[in-house]
Amino acid sequence: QYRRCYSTRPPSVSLLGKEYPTDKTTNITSAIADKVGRNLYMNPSHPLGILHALVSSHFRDFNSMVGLPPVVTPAQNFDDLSFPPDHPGRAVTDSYYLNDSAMLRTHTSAHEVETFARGERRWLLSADVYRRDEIDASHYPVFHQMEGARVFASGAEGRAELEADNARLAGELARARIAIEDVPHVSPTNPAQAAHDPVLAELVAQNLKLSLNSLMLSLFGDHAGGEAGEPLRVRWIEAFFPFTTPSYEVEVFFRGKWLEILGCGVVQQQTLDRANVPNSISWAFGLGLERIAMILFSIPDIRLFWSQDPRFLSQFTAGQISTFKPYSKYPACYKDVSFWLSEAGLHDNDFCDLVRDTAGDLVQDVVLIDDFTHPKTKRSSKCYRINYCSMDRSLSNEEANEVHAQVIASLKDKFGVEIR
Ligand code: FA5
Ligand code: MG
Repeated sequence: QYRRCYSTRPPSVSLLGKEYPTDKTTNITSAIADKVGRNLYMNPSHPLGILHALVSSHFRDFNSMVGLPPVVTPAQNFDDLSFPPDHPGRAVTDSYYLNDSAMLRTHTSAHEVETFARGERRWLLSADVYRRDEIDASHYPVFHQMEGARVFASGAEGRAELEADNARLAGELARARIAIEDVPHVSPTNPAQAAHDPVLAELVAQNLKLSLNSLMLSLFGDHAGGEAGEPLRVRWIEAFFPFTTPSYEVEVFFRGKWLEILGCGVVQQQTLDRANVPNSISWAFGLGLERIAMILFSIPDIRLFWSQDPRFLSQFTAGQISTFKPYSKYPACYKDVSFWLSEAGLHDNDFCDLVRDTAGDLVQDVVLIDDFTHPKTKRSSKCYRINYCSMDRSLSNEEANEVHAQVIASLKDKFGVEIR
């Protein structure tokens, strides 16, 4: 397998300052290794960071964990979660391996056992995950997931807590504008676990559904994009995961399409047993941050999340959902012009018209970056930053300089300004 990626296998690969001896399973590429450690979701004004904060604040009494290193053992990623030995996810064609005992996690569920083992009862865990997958606008080999889980006592105490919490959540949702297409909590094709009291298992499944419907409402309720008065539409579907049963997937109807947002279910008792958590029952979910952020921010291509272009990053503000405005995929070329105004002055719009007249569609945007009046002479000066960028080709710096020189010449000519 590695022979297709490397002409000779290096004796070891290094990641996050650690050396891993290679073997025949090694298939991590440098393009993937370069993404490790970017931690996009930790930037509070990146769309993934904004979404991460929204989900954390919705589950405000959950302990929200970040920053766990992405290298795990196949045991953590698969065996601890009861994946069968022949599961296709284990193949080198589906996952990235450093060697046969170290891999990049393919999902945040890889940290379930260690987190339950620490005694966490309500927790969130966000991280970068890695999969060898198809390439298109909504699939990328690195993406981000947020895992959430809640543990209840399995006796009468847990039952009372669940009944109270379910009544509270159901009351909130009954007042909200949300239309839910449901499936039975438990069915022959989506059974409860033999180890569980059937009544308790249903209460846990119901609590999971109510908790996630409430999350969908706080994320999408104001952004459903439908006709005024139209409720948010959420659809529950039976699913299968080796580490939960019953299991579900949740889809949200947004701008005319059903989108898969998350997978979830009642945690397999073996997982809690491996974590040494006795007398307990738990639900868990794993949501895809990119999928949700693409919807909320109207981001059309998953590659944009990795952009370091200020035209992307500057569009987002911590704590705010905003609509992304697409820009040219060709590089921007910024040129500044600063000048003293004549007595007649110069309105921003006059300046923009002049630039538009001279540079045509090569200009993408114009920003006033300085506006200054000299305290003694009372003369005013302005500085504008012009972004020259073609919609359909790469503009050379020489070409941008030429156009910029024409802008300056007509500025002097039409408005009698003095260039600084
Ligand atoms: C999982 O990864 C499970 N670990 C989720 C889970 C957690 C189930 C806890 C039960 C309990 P899945 O492979 O379906 O499931 O991925 C979950 C979400 O990640 C998907 O709904 C989708 O939103 C997102 N996702 C999956 N693959 C990609 C991809 N290649 N690019 C972007 N997002 C993806
Ligand atoms: Mg899925």
